[in-house]
Amino acid sequence: MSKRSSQSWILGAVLVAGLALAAACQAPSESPQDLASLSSRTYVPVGEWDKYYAFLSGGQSGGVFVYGLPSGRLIRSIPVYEPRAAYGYASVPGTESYERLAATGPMWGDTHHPILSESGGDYDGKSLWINDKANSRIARVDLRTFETKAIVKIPNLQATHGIAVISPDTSYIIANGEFRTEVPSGRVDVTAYSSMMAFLDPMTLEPRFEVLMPGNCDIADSSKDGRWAFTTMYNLEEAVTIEGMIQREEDAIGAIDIRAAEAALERGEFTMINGVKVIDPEKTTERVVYLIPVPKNPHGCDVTPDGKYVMGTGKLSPTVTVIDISKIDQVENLRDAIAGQPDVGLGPLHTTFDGRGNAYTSLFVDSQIVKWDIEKAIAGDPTYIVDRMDVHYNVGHTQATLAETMHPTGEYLLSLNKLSKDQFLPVGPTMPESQELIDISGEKMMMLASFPAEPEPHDAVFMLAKDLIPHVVQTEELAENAVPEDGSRVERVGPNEVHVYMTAIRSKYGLNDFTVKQGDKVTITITNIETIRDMSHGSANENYGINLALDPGQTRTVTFVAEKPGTYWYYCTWFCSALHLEMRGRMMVEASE
Ligand code: K7E
Ligand code: CUA
Ligand code: CA
Repeated sequence: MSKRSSQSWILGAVLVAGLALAAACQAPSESPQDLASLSSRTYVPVGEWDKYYAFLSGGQSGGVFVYGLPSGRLIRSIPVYEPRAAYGYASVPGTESYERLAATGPMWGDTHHPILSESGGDYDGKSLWINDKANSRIARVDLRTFETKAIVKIPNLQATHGIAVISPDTSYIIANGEFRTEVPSGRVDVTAYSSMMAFLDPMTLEPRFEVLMPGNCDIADSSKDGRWAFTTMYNLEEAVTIEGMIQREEDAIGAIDIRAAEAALERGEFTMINGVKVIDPEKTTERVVYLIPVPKNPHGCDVTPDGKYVMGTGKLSPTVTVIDISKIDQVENLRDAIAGQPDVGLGPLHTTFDGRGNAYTSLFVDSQIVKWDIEKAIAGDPTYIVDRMDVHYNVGHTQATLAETMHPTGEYLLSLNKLSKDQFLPVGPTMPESQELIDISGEKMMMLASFPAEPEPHDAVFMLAKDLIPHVVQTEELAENAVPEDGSRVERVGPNEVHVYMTAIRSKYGLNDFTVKQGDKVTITITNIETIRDMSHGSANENYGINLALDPGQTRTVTFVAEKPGTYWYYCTWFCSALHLEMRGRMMVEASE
């Protein structure tokens, strides 16, 4: 395609999308009984639990949304790169979560890709990681408590975008730097720009090494045997404008041979850049990076559950490119590693799997999910398209239950749609994003339900509830600094420094009051000594900007300077009992003369 024709193709695609929206169709012509039976498939009776946890990225909300499926009920949202008063998270200076987030960058983020820890190629229910595209960060959420436990800013990257667990045992977390910069070369010169893939320690998130990559890295995945890290690359032109980035008919899937990279590290074939070992793949004894040609500005990068293929989903090409992973380091010409390249429809973005040999590709421009038979497509059998389902509207990611593991359940698929348009009650010029739940257990897809979400879920991962519930704690383990039942007290530790310790339990704080002096540096430590789940307390100091949230067993601290003299009540912010309103005490600040 010439430059002009590819630009007009994009324009055409946008027009097509617009027409599809204008012709907003209603659900297909099921009878009322059919619709009732479809809706009963998402009905979860009062008191019963959903079968799946769904973790949706929060996009520009900066966190993770947790829904139950199939009901579509929002269970929790986990703040990661954003303050959230409800959970006492990063909202008050002088608290641990605030200081940790502030130390890595701004108090907001743009999260795209939640990923889950694996053992033996299946989810082990320990950790979830999520990127912050806007500030080059990655964070780990502990699934025992659904709380953010680590955040780092990844050195040498801009735009941490695609992230993935290296299967089958979470040997690394990989994170792509989508934008090319001068950091590796140190020269502000477009010809010296480079992009990066970082290989991180899963727990500490410290980079163990990074690999220089040509072009932009986009979405990431890994092979099932720990050998390969994959990324789509849409800018082999190495351009800095949109026109430049769509010049070529082909870009690539980049495959990084992890074993070869580790061998290069052992031979000392790296440079230290900002404290990180960086491998330049052009300077290693063994080949580390392979670029397999994929048309055109590909986006999704998805490995099949059996580990045979990695798929590059076309975006500007109506195709999915199926690459045989076993051939990557065997063929002379990397084109010979391509097993098939089926046409699927307009604007294909992401592909997911049911574990029964079918792939499901999201079509942004066509506003559809297309189901296709992988082996038939590879064999050139023209009947490889199995089904198409209209979605509302303009789907980005799509994800099937447990599709990223070696054992997908092939039960449900979520279509994460960018626009909801007329689907919900209007709330102003902008509308919620929409997720549609599709039953994929049969030959034909069945649309079950749609539920709105805060902006903007990009991707989702699922866990079977039965696999995660045993890991979720009933109460937080008492920390080393926990205040014991009889340990409430005030300690003056210096001429201008006071430590206040108290417990919280229905419906009383361990201290009815305490007194400090104006100008004192005050550290308050509170432990919620409840021993049963769901008995949360809080402590807000009226007009002092202080608010702690305390889950059962949890200890929280805050440090501040008592600048204002007077009486300041602290009160419980969680409605914990009939005497909740009486659960309060006084902080008295004596004026300094
Ligand atoms: Cu397709 Cu950031 Cu995963 Cu959004 S990316 S859709
Ligand atoms: Cu404790 Cu309300
Ligand atoms: Ca390109």
